[in-house]
Amino acid sequence: MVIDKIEVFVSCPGRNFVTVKVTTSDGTYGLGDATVNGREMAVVSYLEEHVVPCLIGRDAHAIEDIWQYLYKGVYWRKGPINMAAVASIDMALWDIKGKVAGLPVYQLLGGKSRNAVTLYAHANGKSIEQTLDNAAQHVNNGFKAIRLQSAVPGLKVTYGVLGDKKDYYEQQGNRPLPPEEDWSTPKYFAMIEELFIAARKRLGNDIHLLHDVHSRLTPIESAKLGKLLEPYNLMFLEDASMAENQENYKLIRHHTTTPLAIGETYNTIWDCKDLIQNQLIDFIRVAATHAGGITALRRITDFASIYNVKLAPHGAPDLSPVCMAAHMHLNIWAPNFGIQEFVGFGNDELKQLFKHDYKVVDGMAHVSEAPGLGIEFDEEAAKAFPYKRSYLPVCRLEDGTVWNW
Ligand code: KDG
Ligand code: MG
Repeated sequence: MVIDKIEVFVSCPGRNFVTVKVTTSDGTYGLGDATVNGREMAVVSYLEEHVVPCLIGRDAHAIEDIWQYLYKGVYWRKGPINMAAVASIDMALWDIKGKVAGLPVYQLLGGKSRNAVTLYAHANGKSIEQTLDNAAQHVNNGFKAIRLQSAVPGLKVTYGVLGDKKDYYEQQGNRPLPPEEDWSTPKYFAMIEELFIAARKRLGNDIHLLHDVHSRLTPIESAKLGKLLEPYNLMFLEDASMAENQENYKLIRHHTTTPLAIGETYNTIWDCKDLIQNQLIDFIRVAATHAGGITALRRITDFASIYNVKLAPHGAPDLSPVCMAAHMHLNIWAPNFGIQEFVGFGNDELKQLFKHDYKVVDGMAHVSEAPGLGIEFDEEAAKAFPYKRSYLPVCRLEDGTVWNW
């Protein structure tokens, strides 16, 4: 059974997704996600011009060899574009292997370590009260873990806050040039403790609370925040600071016992090796699409398990349902699974294009028992939603200095 055809689809059911379909000589096909938000066409070109021609005629079962061929075998290693391309092929080949074996992918990884996958929902609002109203809705729907983001008074827009938009797709899908957002650390500090005081009062102590700083703080500011939030018992504080320099987290870690999470922009184990090995984080948030697929995530997860670091995959709306399907198989298998970020099933257009087979009940995902990944993509329906150039915003401090996303 060899690889016969590889097709790359770009569709915009609210936002852009790059979907890869690998078809074998016996007609079996598998799907992969290669979406790099705001840089989608770079991956398309990389795949079509540089990756696909090398794979036609290769054994579709040789997942490991193909991964190594695309990673070690090329001069240019790592990087988001390269690794998203590798990841999409890898996911599609796991999908194929599962279909041929007649087994869901989690069985090929080693079977279930738990009955279902705990999810965390997003709550946000223009005020603390609105954020907590939103959180209370999620609690009513059965969620046991919630990420809280609230608008920072005095800033025009705050990341993670929808404002008047009905969903993330309406907010992020149509930005032909990068919009600009502002940031002020003092204004953020004036609000943030109040959010968690109010959250514990309203939601009680049984709900897991999480928060994403989106790398807006320096390491010493993150250390201060971690200490400040200790009484509110967060499940984790995400992206407190950038960790291009992984040493940054030593400073944060030495000051606080608030659990730390990072990794959504990481592309390989090398981006988080020191963070994991030195036990500077508690959760690793890599995504199958951005860190090299199921093969790479399995390896990162096993490495992390030695150091008590748990897997908590990125689950933002810019990862396609194909990536989420892959995550569900990793999550149900991983002995050191922590939690999965989950923002819902998307808008109506997206639901027409992608059909997944896992089910969410009371904030827990029950994984697909279908052979392979349990995800379908409607190529015909996708034609009605062509690619639209769209960017993430750029962030500036109030004096105009460009700041971390
Ligand atoms: O496209 C950027 C998003 O992936 C990011 O803002 C989402 O930080 C994010 C998260 O944790 O979901
Ligand atoms: Mg994040």
